Parts: sequence; structure tokens; C-alpha cells
Amino acid sequence: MIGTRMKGLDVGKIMADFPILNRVVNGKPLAYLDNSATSQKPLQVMEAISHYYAHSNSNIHRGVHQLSAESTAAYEEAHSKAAAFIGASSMEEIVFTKNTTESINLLAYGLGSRLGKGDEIVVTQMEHHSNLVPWQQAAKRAGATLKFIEIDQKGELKMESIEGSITKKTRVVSVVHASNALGTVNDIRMIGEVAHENGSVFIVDGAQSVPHMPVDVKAIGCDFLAFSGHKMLGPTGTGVLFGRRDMLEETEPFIFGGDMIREVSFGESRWNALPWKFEAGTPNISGGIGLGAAIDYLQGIGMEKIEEQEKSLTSYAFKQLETIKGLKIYGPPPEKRIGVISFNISGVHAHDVAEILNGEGIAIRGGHHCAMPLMHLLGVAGSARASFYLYNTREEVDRLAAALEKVKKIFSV
Ligand code: 7TS
Repeated sequence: MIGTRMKGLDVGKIMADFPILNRVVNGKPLAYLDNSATSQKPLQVMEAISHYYAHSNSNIHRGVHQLSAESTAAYEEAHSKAAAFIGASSMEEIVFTKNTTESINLLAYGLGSRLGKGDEIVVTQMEHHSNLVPWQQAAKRAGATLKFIEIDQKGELKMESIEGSITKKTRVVSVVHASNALGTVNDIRMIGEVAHENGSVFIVDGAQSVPHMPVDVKAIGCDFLAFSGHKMLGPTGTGVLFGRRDMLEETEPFIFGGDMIREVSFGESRWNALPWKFEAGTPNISGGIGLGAAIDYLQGIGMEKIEEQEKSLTSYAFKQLETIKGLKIYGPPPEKRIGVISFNISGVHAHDVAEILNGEGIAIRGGHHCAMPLMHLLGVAGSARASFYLYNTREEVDRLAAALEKVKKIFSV
């Protein structure tokens, strides 16, 4: 098996769709291993956006003219593609946002009327700040308490803590599907069952799962699923909130104004139909259309194949990195994680690791990964992190390992 071709996924062919991967950085071919932050975009997505601007650019839902009708149809079709991608019943259940953060804020405000004094909101100790800070604020507004499902030594959620934290007082359980800092994939189906047995709303942060594995909202049994289009080959400024129809109907809008209303008088207003009640103002039309093209691209390859390729690459990377003395990997073994590897080299700051790797043309992230409380729990200020996607290869992993040996030499560790 050669590096660019494994288990039916032709990575060489995929790479050809991503012009940025031909870049040379500091004299070396770019190895882009920062996919948890945002993914690269294929030509197909760029072409969908330019085609829209060259042929149909117009505002949606307000013109009877040809261009507006075309823009509206294309934007709505992108919602339908997103619905089919995650197994939603219809496009009414798909709200376009600008990212996962906005999707979760929409809920933290929109579900506010469900929260009162003494109620409880449950998240985990491995949340990204965007599934933590909005709930801290919601708890403050309502006089509710924020509780945490704890993690164990391996970076997995403690079973007894899941059952202990979620009680009849719990109104909202919001849990990350796959951790951006540890790579851990959580058993969200089971957590959802516990949440529902206790009468709670169940929200999943799918920012790191939806781009990398098949995710079906009915199979996981969530009420809401938030994810980012820009992490799954789509343009920046795109995100999605799925909500089960009945749940979205009961959720209050978070941003008010044009296009989200059905009828307005000087005194009051009635809201538009789903999903438009949550998409006030002129949305990111070209971005939504670009996201539709990204979904077509991913589906053309197949999410099972993407997951399999990333698993194989992650196992390979584990083997390579584990041979490096003084390098510590955080989180569970490869079979229990997505293609994210967080690590530290003893005695070397994560930012120095990232900087030396940059000199080798390798893009990784060093820092707290917007999960500061988790980093404190691990007893570190931050970590270096390599994160993979469908276009990464074993050769890039080999270069990563070689560059990390160089880091050790420079710091004489
Ligand atoms: N949830 C998780 C699990 C994430 O990994 C991220 C972004 C977000 C939410 C927020 O997504 P956004 O699109 O609203 O920014 N994670 C990262 C990261 O790991 N490095 O940069 C952003």
C-alpha cells in the first residue's frame, strides 16, 4: 500500500482538487495538518461560488425576477442537501448560521424560556469554548446551574458521571460528539437516551464529527445538531443548526428583523415558517451554495470511506509518533478517536513546536484549542495538535515525525 492510495480512496486524485495543496511554504511543500481549525476547499466549491456570482447573484425570498428566483432555489437546495447529508426529515429542519458557535448561541438564547432558577444545564469537561461559554451565560441569565460530565485518565467520559450529572432537574444536555482537543469520540446515542429519560433537551456539537464520519440525526437521537460548513470543505462563514421540527417550532428566534417574519405591525410581529424564522436579514447566500457543493463533494466520495481513510492514517501517525521519546499523546487510542492527535514534547512549548514545523512547511496548531478548562485539567497550558482530513497522506505523517525529531534536536531533549 502506498501513501497516497489506501483502501479504495484515491488521495492523489482528491489532492488535485485542492489547488492550495500545491503551495510551497518556507521552501517545502505544504503539509496542511490543521483541519480541526478549518478545512481546505476544493475547486468544485470555489466554482459553485463564482458561478453563483457570475450568473445568478441576487437577494433571496424577495424578488419575483429571474435572478432572485434562481438564487432562492439554489440557496434552498443547499438546505435540502444538508438535510439529506445528516438524515434530517426535511430542509425545514436546517438553519444556516455562520458557524457552530452561532448555532449554539442560537440555542442558548432560543431555549432560554425553558430555563429557570434551580434548573440544570449539563455539558462535559471536554467542550470547546463555544459549547461552554454560551451555556455559562444562559445559566447566569436564568439562575440555573451548569454541571459537567467528567473525563477519566484516558480522556473519555466517565460512565458514572454521565448518569450522575443528568437528573430530573436537567433541562439541557449539550455534548461534543468528537473532541477537537483530545480526538475522543463520545457515545452520544447513549448520553441522548439518558438526557431524554430525564426529560431534557439533547444537543450535539458535531463540529468535529460531521466532517469526518457518517452522522445521522435519527440514529444518534439528538434534538439539535450544530456543525460548521467551513470545517467540511465549505466556505468560511458557513455553519448549520439542525433541529427536530417540533423542537425548532418551540425555539424562540435569536436574531430579529427582515425575512424572519410573516407579518409585522407597529406593535408586534409573527414569525416566518421554518427554517427562515431563524435566518434574519440577507444571509450568506454564496456561502450556503458553496456549502451545498462541499456536501456534494463529500457524498461523491462517501463518508464511510473518508472515515476509514482517516482512521488508517491516524493509526499510522500514532505508531510513528509513539516512537519519539519524550512525546506524550493526550486522549484515547486511535480506534476511539477521530483524526486529531494532541501532544507535547517534554520541555518544549507547543508554540515552539508549531513554529519549527512551520519552517518545514507543516501546518499544525499549538495552544489551548479553545478548550482552556480541559487543558488545565490535563495540567498543561496547551498542546501541539495535528489534525487530518481526506487529502492527507502517510508521507505527510512521515514528514511530521521527522520534523518532531528535529524539534527535539534543536531543544536538545
Ligand atoms: N465545537 C468544536 C468541537 C470545535 O472544534 C469548534 C472549532 C467549534 C465548536 C467552533 O466552531 P466555529 O466554526 O464556530 O469556530 N474548533 C477549532 C479548533 O479546534 N481550532 O480552531 C477552531
